[in-house]
Amino acid sequence: MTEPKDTLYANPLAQVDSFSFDQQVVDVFPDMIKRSVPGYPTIVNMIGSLAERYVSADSNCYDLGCSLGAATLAMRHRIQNANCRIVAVDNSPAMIARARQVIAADSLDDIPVAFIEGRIQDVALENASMAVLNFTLQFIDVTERPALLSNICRGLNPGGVLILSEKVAFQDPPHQELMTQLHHNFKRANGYSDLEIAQKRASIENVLIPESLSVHRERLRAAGFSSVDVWFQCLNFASIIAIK
Ligand code: GEK
Repeated sequence: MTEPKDTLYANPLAQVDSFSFDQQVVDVFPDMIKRSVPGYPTIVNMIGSLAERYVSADSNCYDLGCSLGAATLAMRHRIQNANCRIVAVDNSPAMIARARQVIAADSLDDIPVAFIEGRIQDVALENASMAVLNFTLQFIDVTERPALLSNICRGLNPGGVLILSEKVAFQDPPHQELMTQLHHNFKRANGYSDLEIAQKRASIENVLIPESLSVHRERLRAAGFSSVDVWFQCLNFASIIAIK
């Protein structure tokens, strides 16, 4: 089945509202994220590969900010050990409703998925061998990020892993400008017009707050992770593996 195309910003808008994960976004989400985030399919695929390696028997996995459950499915299809469970969390009712349908339609059903419609800040992780924040932390208030990461680290078992993927910012203004331009080229090459790029940028500006990789590294270490490394980066999008 072809995915509905994202045309939300294709026509001039009298007023560009702040971006929100509503039904309109849910309807085009797979197309939107693939055409907007360089490396997204590779990262999701690798989350499956990391689940194969890190998810231990009798443990929980958390997909925090699960959207339509792409990372949940990637983990579910690759987990090797017995008696595991995935907890998928999102605070958008429209996302969770669609994610439930996606998982119900998944042919592989031997690993249970529990859905939580709520804030990831309020989830008490327990007995976790893997947690995923795939492009979600960037939407959390900066002041709430340290406590969230400490909470995740507390809920992971020793040797457990957090995969943190984010849009990142750069300290050097010319490099920031270069990455921004190359990202816009990526979007143009994927069929977005200059108008779509400009209107989406305006709508997401105060909603998605990127930080530098050094800020992420320091915060993860302060939260209790013993090993923190970037395993993927394409332009201003990166993914970090943090091991407890
Ligand atoms: C994927 N991980 O496809 N609590 C819970 N969910 C939240 C919160 C919060 N406080 N804030 C935002 N969200 C997915 C992609 S999208 C990334 C994640 C993007 C949710 C929000 O509703 C949305 O579904 C998700 O985080 C971010 O692998 O759209 O760039």
